[in-house]
Amino acid sequence: MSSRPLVFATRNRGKLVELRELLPGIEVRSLDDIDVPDVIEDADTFAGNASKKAREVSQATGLPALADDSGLEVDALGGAPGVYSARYAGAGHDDAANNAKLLAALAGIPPDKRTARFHSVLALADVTGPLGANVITADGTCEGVILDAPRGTGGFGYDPLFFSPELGMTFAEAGVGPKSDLSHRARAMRAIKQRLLDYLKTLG
Ligand code: ITT
Repeated sequence: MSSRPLVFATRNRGKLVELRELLPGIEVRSLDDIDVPDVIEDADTFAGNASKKAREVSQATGLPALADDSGLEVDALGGAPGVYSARYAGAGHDDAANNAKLLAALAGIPPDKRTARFHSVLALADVTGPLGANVITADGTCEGVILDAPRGTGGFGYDPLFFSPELGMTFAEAGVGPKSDLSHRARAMRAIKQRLLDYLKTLG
């Protein structure tokens, strides 16, 4: 076992499952058994929050850390909930309340005006390692349409309301495997993966 394995800097179970699926064969630790302080996500961009999460978790653990900051941008709502997606309906991570608030905000809006995208920024930090103060980041987006009622039981967050034209179903109907082919997180992982693997290789 490597003395400096990668740690996934997330407390979101759904993200953790997807990140593991997107990075097979790599020794990874989760925050399940590591005690780190909560990160205050006070930046106003996905990149800012992802970098902050990666840096603080890397600093607290002494390990290279990969963080995801992500959210849903709904065109009819001017890009909301955006970076506030996790707490759209208030503090805490109540997916049902967030989805109910989104449905209410879009009530009466016709299907062709319900376009949206998921956006993810992945950030790799290794504060006490060779990266020092530098952070490696990558973006991914995935286009879709917000339905007027939930469909499917898989996934997490807004997945039951997010219809992917590419898949012909919601992310919650698709589940982790098909979602991981084309999701925002999958695209961000594709964009960062080679740099991430090259970096981990230099650590031995
Ligand atoms: P960590 O910060 O611990 O990673 P979090 O859930 O607080 O967990 P974010 O601040 O990045 O993470 O908020 C992301 C929110 O955006 C998430 O809680 C969902 O509501 C939504 N979201 C992001 N990606 C999603 C996806 O793939 N499917 C459904 N909803 C998603």
